[in-house]
Parts: sequence; structure tokens; C-alpha cells
Amino acid sequence: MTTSLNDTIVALSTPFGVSALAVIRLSGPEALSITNRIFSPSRVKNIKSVKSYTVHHGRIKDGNKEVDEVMVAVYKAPHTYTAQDIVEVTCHGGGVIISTLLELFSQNGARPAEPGEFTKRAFLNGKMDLSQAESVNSLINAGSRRALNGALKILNGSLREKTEKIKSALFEVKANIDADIEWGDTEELEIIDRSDIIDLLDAARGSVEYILDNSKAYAGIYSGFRVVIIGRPNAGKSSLFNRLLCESRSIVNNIPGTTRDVIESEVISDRYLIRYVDTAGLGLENPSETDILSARKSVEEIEAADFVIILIDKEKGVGKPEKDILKIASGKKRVIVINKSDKAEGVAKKDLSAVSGESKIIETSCKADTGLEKLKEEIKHQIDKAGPEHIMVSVRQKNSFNETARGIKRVIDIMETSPVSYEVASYELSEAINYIGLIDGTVIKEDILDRIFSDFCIGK
Ligand SMILES: Nc1nc2c(ncn2[C@@H]2O[C@H](COP(=O)(O)OP(=O)(O)OP(=O)(O)O)[C@@H](O)[C@H]2O)c(=O)[nH]1
Ligand SMILES: [Mg+2]
Repeated sequence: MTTSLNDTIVALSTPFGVSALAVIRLSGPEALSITNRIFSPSRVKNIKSVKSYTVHHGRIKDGNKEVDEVMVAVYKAPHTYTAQDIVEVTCHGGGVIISTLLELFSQNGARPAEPGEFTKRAFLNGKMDLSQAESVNSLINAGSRRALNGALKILNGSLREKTEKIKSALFEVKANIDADIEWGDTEELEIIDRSDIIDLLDAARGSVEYILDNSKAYAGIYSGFRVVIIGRPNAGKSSLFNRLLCESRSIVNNIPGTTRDVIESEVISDRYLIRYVDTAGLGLENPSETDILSARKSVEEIEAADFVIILIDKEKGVGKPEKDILKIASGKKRVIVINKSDKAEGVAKKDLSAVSGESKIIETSCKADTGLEKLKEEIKHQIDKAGPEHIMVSVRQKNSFNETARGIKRVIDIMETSPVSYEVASYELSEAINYIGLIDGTVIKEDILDRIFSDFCIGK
């Protein structure tokens, strides 16, 4: 998509379909004159001469034929979303009206906008950096208050601030190293202090890792806190899953190996967006080829989880499957749940102290409906603990942060080796700085931009 910034673009900014009102937006140098050709204002003479940030009632006409009664808002460059003249026409929300208006604007010189082209212009005209532009999409797609807050923070520049700090530290190191390359042999110049440089690099790497640790990569839409239920076959995973969702989503059966695929579903509970994941049991006796594939998927789910519920069947206690699960999920935030607590015989909380470590233990019965509120509270507590800062970054940004961290690590390694090859260090630093540039958009290729903005809806 090689599109000129000088075209005036037009698009419907609200969903297409029948609604009370709809908004059509234009951006570009001709926005006002194109509108002027088809809009007859009721109070002012000419829409071109009105003040910025004003709204005007009037009629859109196709020749002498009236098409709709509308309100036209005028925002003049440069203090607008795209830094260009913007006109927003609020019309009635019927499909025919919208199509007719869009066609009229096109006939009069506006080009239909590409997806995300308004925000792309905002970025290209320096109104926001790329991380902020991307967050506009997350804002629109936010599936929860939490996701919305995350997107808003980034839109307000929180990621920008962090990347700027990292970048300026790297530039400082590079300036020092480059000075040494150029002047290192001359006596009068201070020799650079390697340990200071390494400290600076360590701090920069720490900041990148902080972002990575607190980030939640999203694929288009931020999909909630991922709670994975794991346990041996028949422990009651699907029963618990259904209870937590308050709907009968997974098949429950007393034959071990009922669930074979990963089943997931989302709920909003209070202000929390939680994605529960039901999995196939681990440790099935005499597994078929399909069972082995299912078990592999369950293990992958443990890895992808924000929080793991290790479900223990009270009657079965802790056997090989449980020991394996505890090991696989050792680095994970988790809770141990003893299910089927309605049964008289079996393990109790105190029997698990040898294997539970730091993990909390909760007893539940899906049959008698006990302990479930306690479990839900624990999950919410974990979401709150997930960090005061939950930084939303896209998969693309996450990759760039990873590359930056690796690059900085390479520079540290070089600086710690004697004799230091300052040329190589300088080269590696430029690479790391480049990766940061891919995040804020200071180094950006057209095809990457196209990919980012093609995920947007038209009109944004
Ligand atoms: N008594 C009692 N039975 C339960 C409880 N929870 C589940 N069950 C029963 O245990 C059996 C297995 O339940 P599921 O929910 O299908 O177990 P699962 O862990 O999903 O099993 P797989 O999908 O085969 O791995 C069913 O007969 C349930 O009715 C409980 O708390 N108490
Ligand atoms: Mg199941």
C-alpha cells in the first residue's frame, strides 16, 4: 500500500448497518473543499471558513436532491488526530444513506481509506509513535476493562517513555564506544570506564526484560488471564471448568479420557476477564496415539498459562501423574485443588504438604458445589498480583524487545572480554538500537507498516 499523504481519504468510522447515527470521516488537504461541494450549512455561509473544533447543522445534497440531514464537525490542521484537516459527518445510520454519502464524497475527490489509514497518517505525521498507533487498535478491540486500561496507558505514551529511556542509554554507550574507536589512542582523552559501561548496559537490559516479563503479547485482541486446568483423567477437570463458566461447555463422563482437545472459554467476573482452559487428562493408562497427542497439547497449555489449577482427585491422591504435573508446572503460578471433597475417603490438605511447596491448597466439590468461590477468589487475587503494570505489547513488539535484549547481552559479553573489540561492540549496539527503532517506528519499513495497519478496521 503506497498511498500518498496528500490524498484526501474518506471512510465510515462506525460499523456498517442500521443504527441511529453513523459517522463518516475525511482527512486530508481537500477535506473541507470536498465537503463544501455537497454540504449546505443552515447557519454559516461556507464550511471552509468556519473555526476549528466547531459543529454545523445542514444538508448533504446530490445536485438538487437532498440525501440526508447531518451534523458536520470541522477540525483544522495541525491540531487534529492525523495532523491534517479532518471533517466528521454524523448522518443517519442507514445502509443506503451511508453508501450514497460515501459515493458522493468519492465522486467529489476523496479516496476510500485503507484499513487504519487515519492512524497511519497520525503516525507518519508525528502525532504518535508506532507503539501508540498500535495501541489504538487494542483500545478498539479491548475485551475487558483491564485490556482497555493497558491500551490506554500505551496510547498515553507509557511504552514510548520506557523505550526512549532504553534507547538513550544505548546511545550514550555507543557515543562512548565510538569516541574510543576514534580517539582511544590519543593520550589526553579519558579512557572509557568499562565497568560503568557494563552497568549502563545491564540497566538497559533489565528495563527490556521488565517490559518482557510484564507484557502480555496479544494477537489482535487481548484475550484475558489464562487459567489452565490440569490433572489426571477423571479428576473432574471438565466438571470444574463447567462450574467456573456456569455453563455446561465440556463433556463430563466417568470414563477416563473423555476430554481430548483443549477447550477454552472466556468469562467476565467482576471486572476481570478470565479465559478458562480445560485439557485432556495426563497419565492415561494404555494411551492410544490420539491420547498421546492430547497429552502433548495439555503440556503445551501449562506452558502458555498465566495460572495453573492442578486438580487432584481426592480418592486417587498424589501418584505419578500428579508428580509429573507438579514438576512440569514447577515454574508456574499455580494452585493445588483437591476435588471430590464430598467423598469420605482420600487425601486431605495436610497429606500434601510434602509436595505442595509454596502452592496454596483448596478443597472443592463440583458435585456438592463447595470450595468454588474460594478458588475464584484465589484466581482474582492472582490476577491482581500479576503486576501493577501489565504492559500490552504486540507479538511484533515482543520479538523486537527480545532481539534488543539479546543484542545488549552480546555487547556486554564483548565488553567483558579482553581485549575488547570496540568496533564489534559498536556494530552490535547499532543493531540493538535498530530493534528498538522497530518498536517506536523510528526505523520502519513500509511493508511492516502495511502489515500493522491492515489489522485495523477501515475508518480508524
Ligand atoms: N463425587 C464427585 N464426583 C465428581 C466431582 N467432580 C467430578 N466428578 C465426577 O467425576 C467424573 C469425571 O469427571 P470429568 O469432569 O469428566 O473429569 P475430567 O477430569 O474432565 O476427565 P477427563 O476428561 O476424562 O480427563 C464424572 O463422573 C463426574 O461426575 C466431585 O466433586 N465429586
Ligand atoms: Mg474432561
